[in-house]
Amino acid sequence: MSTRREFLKTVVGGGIALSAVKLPWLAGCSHGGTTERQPLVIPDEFAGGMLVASVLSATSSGLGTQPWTLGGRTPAPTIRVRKADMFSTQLVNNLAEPTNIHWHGVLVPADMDGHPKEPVAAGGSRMFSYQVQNRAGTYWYHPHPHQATGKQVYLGMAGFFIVNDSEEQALGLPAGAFDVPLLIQDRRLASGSPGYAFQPMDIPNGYLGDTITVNGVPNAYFEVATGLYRFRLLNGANARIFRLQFADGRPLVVIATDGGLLEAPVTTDSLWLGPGERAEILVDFSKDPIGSSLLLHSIEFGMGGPTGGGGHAGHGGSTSTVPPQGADVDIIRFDVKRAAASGGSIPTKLATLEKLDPGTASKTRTFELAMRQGVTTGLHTINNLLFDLARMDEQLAAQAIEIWEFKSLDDGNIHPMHVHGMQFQVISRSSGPLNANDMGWKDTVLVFPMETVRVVARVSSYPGMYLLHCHTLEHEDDGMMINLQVT
Ligand SMILES: [Cu+2]
Repeated sequence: MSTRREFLKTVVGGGIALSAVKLPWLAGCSHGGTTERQPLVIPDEFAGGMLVASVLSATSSGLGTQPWTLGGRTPAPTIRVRKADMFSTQLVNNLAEPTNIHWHGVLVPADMDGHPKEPVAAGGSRMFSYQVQNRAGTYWYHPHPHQATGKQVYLGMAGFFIVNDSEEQALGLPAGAFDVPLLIQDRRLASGSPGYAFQPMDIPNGYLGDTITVNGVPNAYFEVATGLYRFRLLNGANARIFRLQFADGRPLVVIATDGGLLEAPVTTDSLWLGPGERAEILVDFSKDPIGSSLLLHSIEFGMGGPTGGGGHAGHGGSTSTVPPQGADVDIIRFDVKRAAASGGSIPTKLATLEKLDPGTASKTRTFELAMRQGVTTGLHTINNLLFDLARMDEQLAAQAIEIWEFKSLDDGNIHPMHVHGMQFQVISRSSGPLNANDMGWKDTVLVFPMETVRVVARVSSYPGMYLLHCHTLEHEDDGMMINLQVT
């Protein structure tokens, strides 16, 4: 793989329709929005009890005024649990519309999963209670109401759900102030459109923002010591896909993906992170001089395959201030400020990973992802279907091993496909080799234009109705979702 400069050279030299010219939304510009860097805020920890959904009258720097919150904050409080713990909370809906909570990546019983057929009405409440089955890892929670997921997540309702276990604990990974959750999103701040100002082109393109926020902070910086850090990356953006890279070209050391730790660290020059996906990286600042800075940004990519080139360039946002999908955007700057009291080393082995054998699969299912033409809503289909709350689309046997093929018939969009309440492992991509974020247990996988991605899945052990959908939230709300009935 190449450094950023070489990448741009390759892109330009290859004649692909991407521009190496610095565009107005890139760092250092002034386009009427907040361009001054602001210190990162670490989300509060959940203290237990209720999670109240409400609209705050206060101003949030990342959202303008009146953010929608869970637990009175945005991001919502970070929930920390141990594997095998019972977790419970009461959702109290003080919004003026229905909401619910989906526990993204968490292996919950179907009636705890936040299916949109079971909304919590305005003024209502409900208990969520389940035993945590997941391995140690970075999961998250957000509302999933019918046709309003994009709006509620965008307006501020999302938080981390972090699971620990003894296998992870034995590794002595960076902890405390050196274990940092980073919720990466984008907002329309520079264009001055507060709230979720939805326009027709936001359906095909997804609701792309003009300003990157991390933990709700626009243009964030984070002061670090010269030690080893664990960053838990979560792409909580509605639609923006990131291809993360350090500006100095140092590799990213990936230790975990959606479903927790890998067997061993994987190094990569750039890391794909689609909406809904997580990855954990270790960053060693021990050789960085105090006073230096390190920028994490998302490099330019085309709408081709996972090599980043090919195809036509990304779609624009609905206004000229919104960078298109695939534009180079800054994520966060790390400022090395002080000496660390102690170092820390990157383990060579991480965890035991059960490997699903595709040869044992009892069934192969194909999910065709397509764009209907000549319509303004209901564009996005799976197997020619638009989502229907009550229709049962696929019947699955509990605990079965199955092969799923995500077959894109769409030449213009990358679709991050997400399954509720179960996990899978990526087998192959028709467009080329697997990337670093295809490793380990996954619940969300990027499907590039016209690509077929094969995964081997373990069906939930709980009966009931789960969902399979595109995690570009405007595609999901537009209908790119089907029901999976587990029996
Ligand atoms: Cu999609």
